[in-house]
Amino acid sequence: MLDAFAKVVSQADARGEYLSGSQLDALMNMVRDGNKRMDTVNRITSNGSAIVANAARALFAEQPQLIAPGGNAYTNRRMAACLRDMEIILRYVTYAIFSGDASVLDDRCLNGLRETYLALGTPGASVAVGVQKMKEAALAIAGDPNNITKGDCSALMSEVSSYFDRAASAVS
Ligand code: PEB
Repeated sequence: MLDAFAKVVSQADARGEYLSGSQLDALMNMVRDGNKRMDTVNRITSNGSAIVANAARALFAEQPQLIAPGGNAYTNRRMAACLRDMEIILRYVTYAIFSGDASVLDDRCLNGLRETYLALGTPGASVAVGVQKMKEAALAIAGDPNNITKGDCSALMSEVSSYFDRAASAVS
């Protein structure tokens, strides 16, 4: 598991080189904008259950076959597993945002997830739709310019987006 700092260290080490000026600049910018990152994680985390529940509700409204008898989220046990999965994915996305690196999301959540869903008969494409709905909600909450000290969060918001997209494409 890497963070943005450990990643450049391991890349430099693999080449036996000092850290480059551009690597240092990039990390310096990340530190300078660190409060935005913490605020984003805090906002997503503290709204986590609403993000999950609303995304699941919207997914089931669009794909009612999932909750109809025989559906993949039919019965409380499967519904609970589904909500839990979405919560796990959102949690790993927040870890990736916090560390500025996708490796924790890749290694501990997405690795083998497609195969797990195939084996379970759970429709990965539907999970991906749920993840995209969580992305929209997270961006609306974290990127709302009226809710936060004015500043440019566009780079950070596209980074946030990329982690959700990564999760969605890993399962669909
Ligand atoms: C991944 N999900 C399920 C299982 C596992 C995961 C390992 C099988 C074991 C169990 O049921 O607990 N676990 C989960 C995950 C990590 C992990 C992400 C990462 C670290 O350890 N059903 C739907 C929706 C979707 C869904 C499309 C969006 O209709 C999910 C939610 N996941 C779902 C369901 C099950 C499941 C299991 C319904 C139960 C499947 C079953 O037992 O029939």
